[in-house]
Amino acid sequence: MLKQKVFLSFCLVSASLGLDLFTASAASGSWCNSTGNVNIYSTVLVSSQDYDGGCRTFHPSTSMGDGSQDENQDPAFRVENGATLKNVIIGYNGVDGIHVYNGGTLDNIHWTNVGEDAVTIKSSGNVYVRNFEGYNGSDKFFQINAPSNLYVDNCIVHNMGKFLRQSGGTYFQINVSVNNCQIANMGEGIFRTDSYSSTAKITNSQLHNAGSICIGNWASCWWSGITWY
Ligand code: ADA
Ligand code: CA
Ligand code: CA
Repeated sequence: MLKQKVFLSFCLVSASLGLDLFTASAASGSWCNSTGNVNIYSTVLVSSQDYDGGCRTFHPSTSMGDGSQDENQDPAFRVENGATLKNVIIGYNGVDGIHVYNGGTLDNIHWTNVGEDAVTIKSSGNVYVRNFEGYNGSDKFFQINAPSNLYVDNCIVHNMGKFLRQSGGTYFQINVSVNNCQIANMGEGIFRTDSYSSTAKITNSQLHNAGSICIGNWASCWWSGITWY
C-alpha cells in the first residue's frame, strides 16, 4: 500500500513536471562519422549479401537525379529479399533515396539532404529501419507503394512534408510501427493514407511542430508515450 502510494505520488509529480514516464531515453539516430567518400554513378544493389558501407559517405551522380521532386530519379541503393544495408551516409544529392523490394533491413543510415523521398517500399515484405536520421526533404520521408509491414526504431527526422505516405489512391493494407523517434517540422504530419485497411502507431517518441499524427482513412492509427517539445 505504501509502495503504491509512493509510486502514485511519483507519477503525479512527474506528470506535473511534464516528464513522460514511458520515454526512457530520447532518440539518438545514426552514429557514423564519415570515414571517406564514394562517388556512385548507378544504384548500388544489395541483394543476396548484406552490405556494410563502413560509415563512408555515398555521393550519387547527378546523372541519377538531382534530388528534386522529379519522380524519375534512381535510388542510391536498392535492397532486396531480406538483405541488410548498414552504416551508410548519403551525401547532399539525395536522389530517390533507398528502394526496398521483398523486405529488408536498413540500419544506421544518415540522409544528409533527403531527395524526392528517402525510403520507398516497392514490393511486399517486412521492412525494418532503425538507427537513422534524415533532414530537409520537400515531401515524404517514407513512401509505401506495396502491402507491407514497416518497423521503425530510433530515428531523427527533421524538415519534411510528411513522415510517411501510403501511395495516394491505393487501398491495400500496410502496417506501420514507429518507436523511439524524434520528429520535427513536418509541413503536413506523420502518417497519411487513403486506405481503410491500413494501420499505424507511434510510441515513445518526441514530436515538435510535427503536424497531425493521423491523416486519412486509417483502420487504426494511434500514439502513446509521446512528448511534445
Ligand atoms: C508519387 C507518385 C507515385 C510514385 C511515388 C513514389 O506518389 O504519384 O506514382 O512515383 O510518388 O514512389 O515516389
Ligand atoms: Ca514521389
Ligand atoms: Ca520517389
